[in-house]
Amino acid sequence: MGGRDRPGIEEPQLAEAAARLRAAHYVVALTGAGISVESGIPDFRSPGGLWSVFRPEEYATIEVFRANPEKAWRLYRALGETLVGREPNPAHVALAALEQAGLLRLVVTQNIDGLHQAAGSRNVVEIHGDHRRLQCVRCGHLEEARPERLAERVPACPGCSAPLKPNVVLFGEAVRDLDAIEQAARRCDLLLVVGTSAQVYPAAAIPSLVRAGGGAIIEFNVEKTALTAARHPRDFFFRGPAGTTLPQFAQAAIPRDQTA
Ligand code: BV8
Ligand code: ZN
Repeated sequence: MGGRDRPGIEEPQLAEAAARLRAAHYVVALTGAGISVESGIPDFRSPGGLWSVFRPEEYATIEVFRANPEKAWRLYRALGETLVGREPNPAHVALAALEQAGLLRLVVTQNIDGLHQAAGSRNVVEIHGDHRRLQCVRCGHLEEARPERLAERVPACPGCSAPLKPNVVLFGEAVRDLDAIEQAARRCDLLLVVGTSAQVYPAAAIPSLVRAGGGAIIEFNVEKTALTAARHPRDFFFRGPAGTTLPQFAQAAIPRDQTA
């Protein structure tokens, strides 16, 4: 085990990774629930996470929604409650700053909380959709998730009367913008992977696509993941809360005359 396993970012690795970022041509960030934990939104698979209360195969599949929308709405409401009043944290802000400095092309987020956009990131793809809108899976109708609609037991589509669901991608549903994401992954020569257990596909395949193209990975997580275990010598793993490590990294990478 090398120094790249130790908690926090030590100076030599920080400088090396920052130089790698500045030299890269097409940098993408893949984010997961862990980036929003410091905004007060629990993740899914850590102990006490949402999936320890709502087993995903029992609540978060498209089959469950079709068979029993009322039951599925119990999860959607619990998820919605975790999002109320949440603000971006320094990790979201750091990614927005990297984009602003011209060092990050795209954020691919598995999160549905909208916090990247709230932090100022412009180029964001929400591979698992968003929780801001309601969606009709029968006719494609989309509308804002207004409180009065959420007060209904199961909101119905104004066009075709089918039950609406939040515009989030459930297990068994196709993810969003996959062609564009795969195209970006093929161009990507440096991928920042932040706060994801990398267990849900096809998002979890993005790092392999980047590696297959010769790109490197810089992972930020409080603990090791399957991705860390499959690490290539050119990759980095920075252990610690992303709200600490990512700003540290961004500050080291962004040329001083561009920082505020
Ligand atoms: C699809 C929505 C096809 C609801 C979610 C068998 C093998 C391989 C694949 C499959 C299989 N069986 C089924 C599949 C496919 C399936 C899948 O991957 N299953 C897995 C689990 C085996 N995938 C799908 O079904 C996808 N669709 O494949 O479509 C298709 C094509 C055409 C037509 C029809 C169908 C759809 C997947 C949608 C998943 N949706 N939920 C909701 O969100 O309410 S899952 C859920 O997991 C969330 O959406 C979340 O975005 C996603 C990923 O989780 P993470 O973000 O990684 O969160 P997690 O808790 O796991 O990890 C948090 C990490 O953060 C941890 O590592 C932790 O250490 C770290 N952390 C914590 N705090 C911090 C931190 N790090 C840094 N700082 C901190 N402070
Ligand atoms: Zn409809």
